Amino acid sequence: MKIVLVTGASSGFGEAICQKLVADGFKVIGTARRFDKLKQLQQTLGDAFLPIQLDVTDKSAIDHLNQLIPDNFKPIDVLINNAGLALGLEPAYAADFSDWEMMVNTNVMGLIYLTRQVLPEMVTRNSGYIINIGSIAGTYAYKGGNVYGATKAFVRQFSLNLRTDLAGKAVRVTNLEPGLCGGTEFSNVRFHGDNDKASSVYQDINYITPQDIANTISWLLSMPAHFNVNTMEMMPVAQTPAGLSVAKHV
Ligand code: NDP
Ligand code: 8X3
Repeated sequence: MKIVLVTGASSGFGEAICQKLVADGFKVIGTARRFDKLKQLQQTLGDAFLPIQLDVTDKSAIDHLNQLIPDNFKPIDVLINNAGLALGLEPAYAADFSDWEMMVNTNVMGLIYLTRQVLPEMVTRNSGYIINIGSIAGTYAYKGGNVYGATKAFVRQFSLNLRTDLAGKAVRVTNLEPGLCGGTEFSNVRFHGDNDKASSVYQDINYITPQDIANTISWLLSMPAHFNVNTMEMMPVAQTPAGLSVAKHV
């Protein structure tokens, strides 16, 4: 039975991915900072789900992660680097610098710590799959996307560069790049707990759901070992990459 490690399993995409992959027959290790949420998930998913408290910005915790995983959840066949966040939507000249640091530490540093920790064994076994959760924000600029978009551009390029280093190895890498998805805590976190502002982002919009993302990952994992999707961008039909804005009298 294949084993998957999903970061950011306490809500949103990560939680839906764990639910779908356990239903598909995988054994799943779910990590996040909020252990109570992971324990709740374990109650519904049972023994096929192993909750581990992990802050991806804590390098020494990641260094010792292997010691927290029992033998029956090893080796890790699939790493899903999903943990991430956006903080703030202010223009770069007004943004809170600590928000920027947190996004870089989580979306970039956390993702590369964990990848560096898990990848060598995949290479030794000549088998494995890393799925990174990027974003359309890594490709298309939007107002206030400044550092969040830049972290996701890093994830996109890092994913492509990983595949390049893995030339000749049977280890796969995909960067999944979703657009607007509701039903997660993404905007609640972005707006620092202003839940009315967060819910207004999704009002009257037929958005992508966490289950859509989980189903996409389930499909990726169902594909044969010779098949690699490098990048995969998706948006709700309600969203398009339209529009370069032009200001008059600048
Ligand atoms: P959620 O806020 O619902 O989920 C984020 C998850 O990341 C939570 O489980 C959270 O767990 C975890 N997380 C955040 N910081 C850390 C940390 N330091 N250490 C460990 N875990 C952490 O948002 P989504 O499900 O929407 O987002 C998941 C991913 O998808 C993110 O990378 C996001 O950038 C990306 N994305 C989201 C889109 C959207 O529109 N929703 C679109 C495109 C990409 P906890 O707080 O318990 O640690
Ligand atoms: C999340 C999608 O468009 O809010 O990455 O940046 S967006």
